[in-house]
Amino acid sequence: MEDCIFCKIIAKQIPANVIYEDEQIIAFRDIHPVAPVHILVIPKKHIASLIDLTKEDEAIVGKIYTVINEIAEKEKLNERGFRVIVNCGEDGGQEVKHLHFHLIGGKKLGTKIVN
Ligand code: DGP
Repeated sequence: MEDCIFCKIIAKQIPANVIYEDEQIIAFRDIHPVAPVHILVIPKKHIASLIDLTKEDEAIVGKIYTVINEIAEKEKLNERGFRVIVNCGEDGGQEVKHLHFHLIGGKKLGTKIVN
């Protein structure tokens, strides 16, 4: 999608610290990390948000979780754990309108998931 910042990262039109890539998925470090490890894992297909997910996207979402697990292992998060967050829509605080999974870890995270 033309004016989507994550599509531009996928197309290598803007730089990112890419740590994983295959034909369907790309993962890169968040530009504003909230923890020592903060990685965004996204489908290359432009899906605007979780609300826009359809049955045909089920496989890619399953694969994203497998990739998250692989990245977590490489980042040495598997022993102590980590958090995966998907912000969705206006009330969910989604800023970038391209479905993305935040992989956050490397420190003890707060127990509150809403505020
Ligand atoms: P969300 O609020 O869930 O839409 O999170 C969007 C995240 O994307 C936010 O943590 C900052 C990150 N982000 C925004 N623009 C860029 C960018 O150009 N590069 C990178 N690496 N991350 C970005």
